[in-house]
Amino acid sequence: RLPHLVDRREAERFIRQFHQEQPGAGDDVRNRIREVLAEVDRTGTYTHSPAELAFGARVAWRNAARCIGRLYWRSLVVRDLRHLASADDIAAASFEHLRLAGNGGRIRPVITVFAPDRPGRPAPRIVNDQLVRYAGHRTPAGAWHGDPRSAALTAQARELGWKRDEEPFQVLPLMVREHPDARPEWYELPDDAVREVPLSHPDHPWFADLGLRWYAVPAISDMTLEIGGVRYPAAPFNGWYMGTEIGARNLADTERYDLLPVVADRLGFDRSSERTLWRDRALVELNVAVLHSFQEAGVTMADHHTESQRFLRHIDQESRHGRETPADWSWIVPPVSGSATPVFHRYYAPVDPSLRPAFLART
Ligand code: HEM
Ligand code: NRG
Repeated sequence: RLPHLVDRREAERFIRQFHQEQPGAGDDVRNRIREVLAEVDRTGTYTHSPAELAFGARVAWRNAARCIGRLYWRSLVVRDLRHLASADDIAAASFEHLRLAGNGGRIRPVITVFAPDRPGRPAPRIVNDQLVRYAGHRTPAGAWHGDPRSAALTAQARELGWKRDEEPFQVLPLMVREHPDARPEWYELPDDAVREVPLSHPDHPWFADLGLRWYAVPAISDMTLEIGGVRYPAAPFNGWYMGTEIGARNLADTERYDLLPVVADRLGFDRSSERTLWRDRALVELNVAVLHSFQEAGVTMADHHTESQRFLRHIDQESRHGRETPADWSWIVPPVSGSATPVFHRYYAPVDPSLRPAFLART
């Protein structure tokens, strides 16, 4: 049995959902189902209409149980680039994605959908887990340089001939495989596609001298968008950052930039005992700096209190449409001050792993 054959039941289930939820879906559902199933029987797959594709991508976001940012799921901008399947085209269109999404700082949620897997013709893959990522490697002395999270990706880029990462915040090249087992092509990101924000603190001028920065647009590029049985493995999407993702995780985790000791020392906190809560106090100041800097730079970013309130509004709005909002508590609750946000103090509808459309982790 060929891989990537579309399951007829999944196709039918999706077309029914589309017609049920979209009043203007037009035509008769049964006609469209007949047409889709005939195409599946003939070719092993079928082609979504542009409206089906846009709906499917938006509902995949709505179904993302780990995402706190779902209130605006209806406004996702869907770029239909299914006709692109070469590595060169995918790289160029991904850079254009970053420019459109960045929008001079007023970040827009965007997804770009490239060619799907077809029976006998698997789609291209983006190797990077996000379009923008910082390189990292372990020095011979055993210290970390850059983002340890990207060590494997960095090693891969270097094997392909990319130069060594010298800076702590050096943007990795985009690597694209034209086929799942083809050698990746790599592309340096153009400067005008990567907006970055230098970090400063509103009360501590020395903070800027730490030389910290982060990129403006988080664009996940290693998840497969599955709609009605069709898989789109190259479908990068972005929203904006919630400050804690950077301030409480990327820059703070011991397995990432591990900056809490550095920040605590500069703030003069007593690190001789855990009981002084120097980690917690440094975390708060780091998060203040992140939110302050994005604000100053005019780049969209949410704080975790506001984003939590929005998420509860989303749940409310969904229930008015007769839908439950599946949510994973351990991902929804922010990594700092959890109990100070309303999302902490409640339970959520259980997550059904067979829910579709969906964004699936790469296997
Ligand atoms: C996960 C926020 C937009 C799909 C997350 C996480 C946060 C978040 C905080 C948890 C990430 C982590 O802990 O590493 C937001 C905000 C958005 C936004 C503030 C602003 C609009 C989007 C969009 C999509 C999306 C546009 C897709 C179209 C997802 C998915 C995950 C996720 C699939 C889970 C990722 C994983 O399993 O690693 N989001 N998001 N989000 N978000 Fe959103
Ligand atoms: N924590 C990751 C990004 C995960 C997705 N977060 C978003 N997604 N905000 C990080 O880079 O810190 N989004 O589509 O906006």
